[in-house]
Amino acid sequence: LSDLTEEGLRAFVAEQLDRSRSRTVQLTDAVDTDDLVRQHSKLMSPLVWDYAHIGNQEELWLVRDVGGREPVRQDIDELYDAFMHARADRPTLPLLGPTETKAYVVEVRDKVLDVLDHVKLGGGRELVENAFAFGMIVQHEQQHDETMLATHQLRTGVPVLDAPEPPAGRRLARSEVLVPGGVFEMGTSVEPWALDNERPAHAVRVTPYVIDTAPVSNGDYLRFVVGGGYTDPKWWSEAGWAHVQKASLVAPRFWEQADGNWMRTRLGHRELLPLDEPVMHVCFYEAEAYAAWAGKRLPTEEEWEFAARFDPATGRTRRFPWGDESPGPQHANLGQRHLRPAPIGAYPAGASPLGVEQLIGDVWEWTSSDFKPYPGFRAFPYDEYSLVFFGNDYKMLKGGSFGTDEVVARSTFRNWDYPIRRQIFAGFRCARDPLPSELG
Ligand code: AVJ
Ligand code: FE
Repeated sequence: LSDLTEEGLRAFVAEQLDRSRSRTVQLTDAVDTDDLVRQHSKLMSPLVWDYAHIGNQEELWLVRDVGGREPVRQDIDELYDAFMHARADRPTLPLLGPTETKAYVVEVRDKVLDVLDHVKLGGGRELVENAFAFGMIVQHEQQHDETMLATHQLRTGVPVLDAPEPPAGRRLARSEVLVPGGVFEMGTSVEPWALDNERPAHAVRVTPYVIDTAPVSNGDYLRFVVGGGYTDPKWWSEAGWAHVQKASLVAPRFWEQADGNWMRTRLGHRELLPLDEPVMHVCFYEAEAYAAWAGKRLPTEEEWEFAARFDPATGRTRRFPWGDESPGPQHANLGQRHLRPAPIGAYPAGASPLGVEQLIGDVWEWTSSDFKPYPGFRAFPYDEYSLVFFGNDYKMLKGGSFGTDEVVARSTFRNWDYPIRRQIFAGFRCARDPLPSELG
């Protein structure tokens, strides 16, 4: 991005805006009007709210702030302010209907393309340096697209989305590796579109640990389920045990038993549980309990990022497990290219130097860390992206899922959610402290 000319940068931005919009249109055109305005779960907004909210954020930042233009629809700002109304209450608001919403987002986008043609990108104005505000809005749309995909998962009825199957899996030579530890640069000060909570880069020392070479699979997780994992408090934290009882959890969300088979429902398809695919739709507490049952623990966010970025041969911190190259289809399952996580071993080209695979894509991975700012954090450009969420309420997720776009899925990207949430495309991998014998 930084080596592009201003014209090249404009073309890149236009292409990214276009890609995110195609995805939004695909996700919303796929369902009928009733499915657009209906609330499929109390946990989610109606799809038509996400759609207009995408346009409203784009209007606020790119039309009004960056472009200095007149508002398109100032009267609706309050309806689409995520902090004014909880998701559960959004269907009761006087929202724009589907036709009005489509017209609104098109009108905003036309103005944004005009702003993009005329605005000076950079020149000391931090908001547009390297087209940052445009990148932020592209990522905002892609993040809401992933949220809309999760709404599709909660929707009942016949499948409406389509995509080719992911590549085949393969058996990994080892199930875990010793990571020798060391000092690396966590976060980033150089990725031009990194969001505020990923900044700044700072040195972090990681002591040696052992990490799984792959995410925990459905087959692995099934052994915990059938082995009585959900009925033995010994594997659960106090908060986890309280939750599993209160919510009557017995298996991951969307799993069920029928005629002696374990089935799962995925975007309208009811299918035999694929044993070799990473487990998903588990909450943090379930991930934590499984890890305890397996004699392991979850990695910290630091350990996860160290495994994804550190190159032991050179001591350098890299952008991705495979190197500095941006993700291609050979590296990782991203961008809704497939509508499911790929089986274990499907991405040998995405392996880290130590042989840790599928860190990027497939499923978000729960870590044991809370959402804390990095040393030197500065909220930019607004407090409500990250700052208001710091504390002990949220757990960190890393790596992105099959529904995360590559413009978002940096190794430094930080996602967070409540430890009870299961509708997101989240799984996990385990880690553990090394045995003295392993340290030699
Ligand atoms: C970073 C995924 C937790 O969806 O709540 C969207 C992203 N922020 N609109 C979310 C976000 C504002 C955020 N997550
Ligand atoms: Fe948003």
